[in-house]
Amino acid sequence: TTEEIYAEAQDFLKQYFESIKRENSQSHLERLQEVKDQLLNTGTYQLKTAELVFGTKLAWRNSTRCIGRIQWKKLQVFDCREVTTASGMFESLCTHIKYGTNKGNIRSAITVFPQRTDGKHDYRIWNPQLINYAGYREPDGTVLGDPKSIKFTEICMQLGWKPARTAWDILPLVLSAEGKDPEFFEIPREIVMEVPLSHPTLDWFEELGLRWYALPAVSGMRFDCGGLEFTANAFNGWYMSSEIACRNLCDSNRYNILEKVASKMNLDTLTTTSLWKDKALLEVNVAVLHSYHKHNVTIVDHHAASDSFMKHLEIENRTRNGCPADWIWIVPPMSSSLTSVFHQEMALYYIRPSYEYQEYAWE
Ligand code: HEM
Ligand code: NRG
Repeated sequence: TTEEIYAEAQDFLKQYFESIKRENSQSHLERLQEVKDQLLNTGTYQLKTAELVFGTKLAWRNSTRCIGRIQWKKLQVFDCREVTTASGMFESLCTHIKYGTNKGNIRSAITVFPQRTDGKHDYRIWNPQLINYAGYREPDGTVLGDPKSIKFTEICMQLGWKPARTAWDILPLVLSAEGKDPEFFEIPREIVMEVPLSHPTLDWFEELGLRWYALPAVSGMRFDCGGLEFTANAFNGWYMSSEIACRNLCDSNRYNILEKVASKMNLDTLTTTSLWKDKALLEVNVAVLHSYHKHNVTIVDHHAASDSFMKHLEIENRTRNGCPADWIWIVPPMSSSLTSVFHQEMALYYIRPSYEYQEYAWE
């Protein structure tokens, strides 16, 4: 209801005017009245660009699961609220990919498309990330590519996408504007940066033919700000090495490469006691860090990320009397107790503006 939106708007604008040291100023009060008028006349209201910029950063700052938040003030915002078509969205997202990738010197960025109106004219990016590998279930039950993407890959093919059918096909962007049917767009190859994986000492590693993309760009979450819902947006920072090495490559329901790596290392895979999984996992992490460094692509290891987050907690305790954090997500998936965040108590609570999960666009 408009009352609920106004309450959220009030709360958000308070934070905004506080941030520019103009709380309860004339301009603050005028802005509140303006929002009230817009709500009465149109049932919704529009954020000023400066408010939108502030809101995207604050939502990042409030992302309980993000270990990279020391960076929260450094975010390039592409305000694409005037875009009205799927092809317009595609152009904007290509610009975002190029800006964020920056030839490997990754820059944090977010693109924001028009907000929800009545819920029947939503803008959506159907991809969970702007760049993801396709996944295909073969007749014999095995999977080619990334198992995580099987469902979305089928949707792309139903829309008419013709895949090359390799383990590393970049999925097209599937975009819908104003509640219309989705359209798919192949991302130009030349703007998708990838890193072939090799290992500093294990020469056979590169023959595994593994690779990953440079830009982690989450595109399925809803940005909630001032009572408004931005159903279509995409944000990126850079990778923490364990995201790729531990989860994407070694999860048993993802690329699942541990056995192959362990047997190449001549480890005893018949007993857990040899810790063959741990040893192989470590070398995959070494390979990811080595390869990204070699190709000058920004990446952070889990120790450095953990230390930076501890620093962030200290700053937030000093300047904001606290920082909401989800321990289970913040603590890295390997060598957990070797990282400082493992030994840190955290307080989990939820504040807005925020990035939230939303239903898949096809549901
Ligand atoms: C989650 C690191 C930038 C918002 C995460 C995760 C990591 C991470 C490791 C956990 C992901 C997982 O386990 O799947 C980083 C690093 C960044 C960065 C190193 C470098 C700058 C950003 C930016 C935003 C953001 C720019 C938004 C503006 C989030 C959110 C989540 C998250 C909302 C939770 C995602 C979910 O629940 O699936 N981040 N991040 N992060 N990050 Fe960041
Ligand atoms: N784990 C996912 C990416 C999730 C977000 N991670 C980031 N975000 N680093 C994966 O593809 O492995 N970010 O905005 O930098």
